[in-house]
Amino acid sequence: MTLQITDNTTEGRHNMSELIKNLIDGRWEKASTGETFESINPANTTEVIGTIVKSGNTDIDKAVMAAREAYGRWRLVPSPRRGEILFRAAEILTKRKQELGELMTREMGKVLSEALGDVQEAIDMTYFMAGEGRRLQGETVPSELPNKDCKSVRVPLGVCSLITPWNFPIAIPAWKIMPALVAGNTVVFKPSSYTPVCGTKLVEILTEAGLPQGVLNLVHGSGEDAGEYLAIHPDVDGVSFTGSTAVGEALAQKCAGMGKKVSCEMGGKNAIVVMDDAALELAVEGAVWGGFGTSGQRCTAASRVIVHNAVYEKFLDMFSKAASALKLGNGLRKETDVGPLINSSQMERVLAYIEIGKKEGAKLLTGGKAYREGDCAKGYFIAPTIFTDVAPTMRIAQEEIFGPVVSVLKVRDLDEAIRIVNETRYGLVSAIYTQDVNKSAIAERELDTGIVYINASTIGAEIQLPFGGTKKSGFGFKEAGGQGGALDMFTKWKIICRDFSGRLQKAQIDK
Ligand code: UN1
Repeated sequence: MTLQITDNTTEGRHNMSELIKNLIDGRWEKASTGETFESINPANTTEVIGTIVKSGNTDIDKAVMAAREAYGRWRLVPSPRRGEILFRAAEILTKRKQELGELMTREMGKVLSEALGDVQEAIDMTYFMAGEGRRLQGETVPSELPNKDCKSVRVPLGVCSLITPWNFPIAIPAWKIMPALVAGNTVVFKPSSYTPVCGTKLVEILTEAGLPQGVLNLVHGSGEDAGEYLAIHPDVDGVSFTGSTAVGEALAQKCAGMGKKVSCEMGGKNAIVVMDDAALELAVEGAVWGGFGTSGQRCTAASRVIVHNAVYEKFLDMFSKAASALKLGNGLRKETDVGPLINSSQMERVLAYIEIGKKEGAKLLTGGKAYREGDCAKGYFIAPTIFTDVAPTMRIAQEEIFGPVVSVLKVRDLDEAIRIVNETRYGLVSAIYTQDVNKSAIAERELDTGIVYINASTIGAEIQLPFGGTKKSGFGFKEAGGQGGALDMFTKWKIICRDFSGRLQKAQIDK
């Protein structure tokens, strides 16, 4: 299906048959390159979701300049007022949740219930950050000198560039945009070129909620071109990126060299440990949800399951039955459990990892190939795949696959399980299923990941808690949460001391 594209976008919302544009200084604009790209439904590649402008460097320069201009005014708007705009955006998001969820399923592929969850995560974050507008606490401490007071206050960074992935097309942009704005920063946002329409809808909603012009600017384009140019732009003060470890690490190095505050949320090789005393049915449900939810395309996906040998065979039997029963298809259909992968290169990458697993000597228990039955022939589907007899050193047990592929490893005891969980370069999430309070306490202490779940799967982070990993999973500051989380990324501390004694007082010296 080809769309007739018109380019007469006026105020407010894009009509879906219109060219999707950049938002720069409050105006929807075509890109200077004159080029466009398409967003395609990964469940049905004949469906075009939108045609989008492809930004060049001059468009990004303009967006950064607009954000710089607006910063002078926005930083002086009291943060409770900034929060009120976010509150209105949360109300609009709530009203439009169903429509946005359906759009997301069409643009990104995840099943509708998960897409609605993604929108809900954005709603939660937006309300939460609206409330932070009335807090943004600092600290007051006593002075060692008389007639002097001391406090720390949070101040914005300035202009922030926010670069987001396709797997959470509305939630992750909200994780970054909302705290950045409430703290008084202005923003240039570049959504993934695989989910540009979802990103645009979020920007439209914030504009409709009353955000002044120039405070939030939107530029479209690829990560390699637009994303990189925006991140290392000399007039950007803070950079928040979610994506692969390779890109994040390179970006962090460049930004650090330029003196920019930077936070990168990167890969994961998350594991679920199933102990001999686990509630097995619960553990199987957790492994299915963690391994195959969002077709394994979450940085929190459980791509390793580490099982105690006493329950290994039984667990495998239950796990493979549950995985084989999952229905693949278009996520808008009620009966669908698992949607497609995002694009052909992701599909090739995952299939290549399946071949690597076989060559390494792991045993394919179920799945292991592209799925092309019925309508699925038109999309990027891979059957839920389980490998057993996986050794901890194999590539499929060490590298992030980002697809519906789970490696099962067998262990003798908790110590061995913990060692295997920790022996990767990543450290985002781990989970343990056990009924033994002592084992859970040891796991909680020893698992070297940013997030640890007990008797729950690796996915399902809640926005009021900081989110982020150790080692190669995260660099810089946590996402989400308030104090100790996103606000630490999007503000810097200013220390203020006022001496009202009327004389020179010397700290440390006057005693
Ligand atoms: C991600 O996969 O990039 O806990 C984020 C979860 C979601 C967030 C995932 N709330 O899986």
